[in-house]
Amino acid sequence: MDYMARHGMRRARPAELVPGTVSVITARLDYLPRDAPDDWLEREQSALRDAGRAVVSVYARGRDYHKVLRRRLQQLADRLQAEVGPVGHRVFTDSAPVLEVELAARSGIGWRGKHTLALHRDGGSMFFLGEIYVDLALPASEPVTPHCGTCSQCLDACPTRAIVAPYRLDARRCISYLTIEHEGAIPEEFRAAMGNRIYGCDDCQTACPWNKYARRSSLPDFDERAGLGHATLLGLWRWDEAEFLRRTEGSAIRRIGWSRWRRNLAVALGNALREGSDEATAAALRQARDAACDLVRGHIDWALAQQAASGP
Ligand code: B12
Ligand code: SF4
Ligand code: SF4
Repeated sequence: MDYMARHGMRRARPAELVPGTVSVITARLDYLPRDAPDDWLEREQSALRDAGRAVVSVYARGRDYHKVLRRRLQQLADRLQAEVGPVGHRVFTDSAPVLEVELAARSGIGWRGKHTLALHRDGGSMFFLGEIYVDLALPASEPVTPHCGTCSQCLDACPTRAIVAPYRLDARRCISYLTIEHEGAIPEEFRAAMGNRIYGCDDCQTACPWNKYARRSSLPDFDERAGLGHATLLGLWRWDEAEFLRRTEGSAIRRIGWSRWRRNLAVALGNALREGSDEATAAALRQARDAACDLVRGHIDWALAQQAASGP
């Protein structure tokens, strides 16, 4: 995440990032899969209690949202130009030094929750954000009133205490950062708390009462792929690199690459071993050890040590 420091104040001043920008059009795209069951929140929480299950964050189970959202924002910009003539514009989602939650909060897409994400009474927080910077003066929309009140469920639910105070996240402690962005070894102090989360984390969102109102996507793009909504750790551990690449084609997961994927799985398998998983788990870890890169081997060794630590 070094890019955040590198871009300095351009993050806060749209016209310095895209000269000529006068207004920013902000957008939200809901990402719950179309067929998410009514009790999806309970199911997500119960999957975390099943040590053998592999939990991939809901947003990453379908197609890579960057592509989906960028394409749709561009279509919106094209429609705008069809109405009013040529407009200088640039679309963004997650891709550049843009303070997306701040823009969403100021334009009324939602308020910033204590977990730092944007949320709304009519849609919770299970949505992506995107923007179109335009050189067109548009009337500004108003922010919505915040409704966190005295609630602190997201802070209490965070397994690594990454939300260090309301509205303040220490990204270095966040499982989303550790499993997706972080390149090297996962600091040992956080491994047990990761549980069976192998890509991203939704706990601060599934704890949030407003996510009862989260909306399903109307698009097929966020339907689950490769069985990622109900995979087991051992099932995913059996994938070789070719299968990983094939099954994650077009998914955001592919961005983390093979070693980080295996590193995350090894930690989760270690956590399962500590819970008393069967000998098959230890055998699968041992079998993969020699062929693993240094990073993954180190995590396999840690994982195997968890079995010893759990003791008879
Ligand atoms: C870096 C990043 C992360 C990091 C850090 C997250 C964080 N909260 O800071 C990590 C890897 C941990 C992460 C995790 C997740 N992320 Co993320 N992440 C981003 C990213 C790329 C930048 C966010 C950022 O700038 N953080 C740095 C902090 C310092 O910024 P900040 O909290 O906004 O604080 C600034 C503002 O408050 C501002 N500010 C305050 N007052 C004022 C006043 C003025 C005048 C100005 C100009 C600014 C200003 O200054 C602060 C400091 O810069 C954004 C996309 C984007 N470009 O914005 C997505 C984004 C925030 N992530 C998103 C998602 C979905 C997630 C996860 C849910 C994914 C998952 N399931 O695992 C988790 C949730 C964790 C959490 N509780 O935040 C979505 C959130 C959608 C929403 N509903 O809000 C975004 C918007 C991506 C997208 N396009 O949809 N993420
Ligand atoms: S995503 Fe998970 S680890 Fe990160 S702040 Fe939310 S609950 Fe904590
Ligand atoms: S869990 Fe509570 S405090 Fe956290 S964002 Fe939701 S309403 Fe706000």
